[in-house]
Amino acid sequence: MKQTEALAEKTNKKTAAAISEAVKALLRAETVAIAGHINPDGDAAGAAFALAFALKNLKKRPVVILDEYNEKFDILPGREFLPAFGDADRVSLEQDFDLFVAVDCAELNRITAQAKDIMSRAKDSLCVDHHVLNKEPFAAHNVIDPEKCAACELMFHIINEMTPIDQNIASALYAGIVFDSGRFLHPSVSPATFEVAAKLISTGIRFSEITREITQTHSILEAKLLAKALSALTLEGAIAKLFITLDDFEQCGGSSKDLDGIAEYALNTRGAEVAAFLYEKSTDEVKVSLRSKEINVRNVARLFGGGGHERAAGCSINATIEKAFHLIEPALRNEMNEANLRGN
Ligand SMILES: [Mn+2]
Repeated sequence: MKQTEALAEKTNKKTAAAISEAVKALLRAETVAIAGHINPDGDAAGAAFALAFALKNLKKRPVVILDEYNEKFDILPGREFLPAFGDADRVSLEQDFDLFVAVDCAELNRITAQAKDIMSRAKDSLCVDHHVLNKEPFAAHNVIDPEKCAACELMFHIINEMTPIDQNIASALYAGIVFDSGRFLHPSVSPATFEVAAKLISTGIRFSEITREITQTHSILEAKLLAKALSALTLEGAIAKLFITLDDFEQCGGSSKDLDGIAEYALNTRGAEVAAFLYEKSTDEVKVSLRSKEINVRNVARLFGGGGHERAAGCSINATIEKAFHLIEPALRNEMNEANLRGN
């Protein structure tokens, strides 16, 4: 057996053991609060809603805690699990839940204050995530496997042990996988990802519509912000850079949730190896989104207290856009040089 295969098998064994522990914790619980990370994306929302549907099928009482998210994720079923859209037998957020579940997020500073409060009162906790974790996990039970392309890919295996995958569950999980894998483009996509996707599609979900809505459709406002960003696009030494200022927000309207996909768009520029998208959160805070074709941008984001994945990562820097770019540019060049040395 080749070394890589042996490694994959070892990881799979560890994940399989973690999954059966998670399933036990879920089956023991009656009331379950499920939270995704702040500024939720398709993977966080998909994993949270899919788990909520599965628990409801098992006659349990789930509730989903998510910040406001981009309207494209309205294609996902499951809004009824959000407290604001709750039905009459909604479980109270004031109670002590049997189980708190964090999805697509293994660091406490990435969940909302409300979710933290609920977690602190919960009797048990579970984390399902696929980010590289650099500290001790905060939950009692952890299914953390950075080799999976999406939290939804892990969530499929958890739900599959508990209840049949119906169309609601399949739609939510498929959306998360398509979103986080960049439509099956990222290197974290494996044959196993396609096997999961095939099982989800075989339930009869409208997968084309889901993919189009969450990866291609945009609002007029998003298009206008994209146009602003593109008008500032530069390509220097394989780094595509673009930005959005507070002035742009003032002229177009909108907020950070309307900026999804801009960094990916820049990366599509021929000759670009890396895209750096910077936007002003306030006069002295800049959010940086990094995307790459080959190099590890998580290494760069981590230098500034951020994180993410090898090909998609981000961080916040207290500086102007210009100064923030000056700070990250050498780190990006360094990473590109090292990749060249490695022969990537
Ligand atoms: Mn994810």
